[in-house]
Amino acid sequence: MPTSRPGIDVLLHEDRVFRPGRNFTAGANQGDPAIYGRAARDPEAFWASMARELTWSRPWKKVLEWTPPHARWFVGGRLNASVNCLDRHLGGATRNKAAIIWEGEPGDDRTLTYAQLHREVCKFANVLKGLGVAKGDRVTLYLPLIPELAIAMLACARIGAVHSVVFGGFSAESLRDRINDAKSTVLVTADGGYRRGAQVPLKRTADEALHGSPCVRHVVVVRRDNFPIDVQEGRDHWWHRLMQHASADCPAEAMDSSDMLYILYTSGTTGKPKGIVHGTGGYMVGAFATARWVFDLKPPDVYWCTADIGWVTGHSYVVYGPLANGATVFIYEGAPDWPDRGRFWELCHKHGVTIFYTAPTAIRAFMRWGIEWPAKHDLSRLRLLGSVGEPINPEAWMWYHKYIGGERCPVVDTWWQTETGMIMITPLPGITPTKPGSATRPFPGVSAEVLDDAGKVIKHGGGYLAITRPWPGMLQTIYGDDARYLQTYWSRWDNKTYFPGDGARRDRQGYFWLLGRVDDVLNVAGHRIGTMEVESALVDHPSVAEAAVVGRTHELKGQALAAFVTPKDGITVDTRLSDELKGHVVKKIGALARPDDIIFTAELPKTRSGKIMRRLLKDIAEGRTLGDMTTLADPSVIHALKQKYQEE
Ligand code: 7RM
Repeated sequence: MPTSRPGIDVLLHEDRVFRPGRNFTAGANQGDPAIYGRAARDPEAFWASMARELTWSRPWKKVLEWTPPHARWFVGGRLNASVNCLDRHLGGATRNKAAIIWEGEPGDDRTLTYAQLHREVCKFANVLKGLGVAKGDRVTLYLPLIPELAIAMLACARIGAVHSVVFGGFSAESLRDRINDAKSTVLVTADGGYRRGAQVPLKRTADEALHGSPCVRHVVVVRRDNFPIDVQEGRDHWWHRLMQHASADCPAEAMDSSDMLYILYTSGTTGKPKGIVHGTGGYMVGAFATARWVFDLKPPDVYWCTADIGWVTGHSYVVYGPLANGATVFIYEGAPDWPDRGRFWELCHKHGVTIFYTAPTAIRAFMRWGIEWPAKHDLSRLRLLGSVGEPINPEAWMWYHKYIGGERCPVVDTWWQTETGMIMITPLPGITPTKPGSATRPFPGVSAEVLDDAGKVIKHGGGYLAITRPWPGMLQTIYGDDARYLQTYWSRWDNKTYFPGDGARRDRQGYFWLLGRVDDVLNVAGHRIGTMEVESALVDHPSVAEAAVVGRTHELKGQALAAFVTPKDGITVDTRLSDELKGHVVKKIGALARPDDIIFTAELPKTRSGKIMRRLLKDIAEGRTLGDMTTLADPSVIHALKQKYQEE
């Protein structure tokens, strides 16, 4: 039975438990359950022990200085992020090991060893210096998923410049706003990129953005594939020309632990994007430690995180975390369904991928496309699977575990945010028994609770997720707007408890179940229901691939539920299926969660990073004009849905 307010009601129950295999535990980077208790008793000592694994040019004097809501980690310490990702691996066997294996969408590929990557980074760092970039200056990177993006990030880090990566799918307007907010003096872009066989004209979009960005003095253009571009003499330079004469000798800037490493813009739900600021020391320790223990990275592994480097997942778990661990990282430029729906599995086989990290939205697409695609390829080298970006519904978790992981790979569901910089709630694959749909428990040294409106701890049941101690990867501020930093993240309860904006519940074992953004919580006849639970019940039905549930105003119940449902391939939709789905939700959860409307749709509106935009679905269900659509990946989806909803 649902518990009553003030939290969020608990509706779904999931009892399946998967324990780590004995062999996995024996060989794991962290296999000792006592680590949780040890880290909890003295978190600062714990983080210091992780920090000692990195290379510092000057030791820190104090692990943490906490003047809420600002934390300084490893105070007085000096280090360089590029040294920790590159130089420190050059002395031994890692020197000539692949750091990056890249494949382009057309099938071209490149491999860079640690020594080669180091050389490219040093050269590009000197190129940036030659263009007048100095410590603290901002450089915007607007590139496809090619090795030059990682090279440019590490080159910035090497000389203490602050990178701001803007995902290559963003429009000229979004790029302009982000360049101007950061006041970048240099933009690095490419002549173009590939997406589903089409050419994406990045340079042309950048030119358009630059009309409104007078702060940019130089543009460096990577030649991806001889796409036609306009060159503005004096301002635009080819990457390969500048690199020809650049020296490969570039001493690294010794950065203060609190110096800025990067800005990454996140759209949030409304208005102006927030420039999330990450520092150097704490961030590197957080990314390094979590990558090591959550992904269990070992020298022979080939690790593939499918996120674009333009998102935080790519920053922490394509570039900084894995490279700090000396891992071999595979990156792929293209989409999962081009030229066919088996592309990712073909790549896993071809490159011998052992660790695979992707998003629930991708997993649900794989489910919809059918098991015949992964079945065509040998995935037997895979040994660990990860998920990030949204709550993963138990059905998708089980499918991933069975058809991709062959029932032998642990699945780590990792909860975190652009703002947290590092994975916060996650299983440790050698230790933590997993339950499909639960991110399980906080990483050692991280403190999380579920709180009610008044800030009271909810031991079992639903409420707001809260982080109750500073953590090393935490954001430092919002660039140029510290008041908004305080307002958005630290004023929900007191000024020392971080509010991520997500709902969560804890079960009897203390496991965390993430319920989605609290702005999306439903209120039906006094029951507060996370959208996640109703969606999970719908996706549990064999005909459903994906679902998004929103509330619309209802005179009697407060809110009625509208469910937007994507059926699996080949399913015929009719009123019988609608009724069946409503009945299925009633069976799984109860009558209170029965959807009033079911709207079938081939696609759901998603952000460019694949998160479902329920806010826009709510606008449709309420019959309102559609709100801000700038973060939407494909606006035609929402326009078609609006029309359909009005007709029904
Ligand atoms: C890494 C990333 C952050 C938001 C976060 C959540 C949602 C992410 C999970 C998740 C449930 C997960 N950064 N989210 N991971 N929800 N389970 N494992 O996605 O800044 O782009 O988004 O994503 O709502 O607040 S992000």
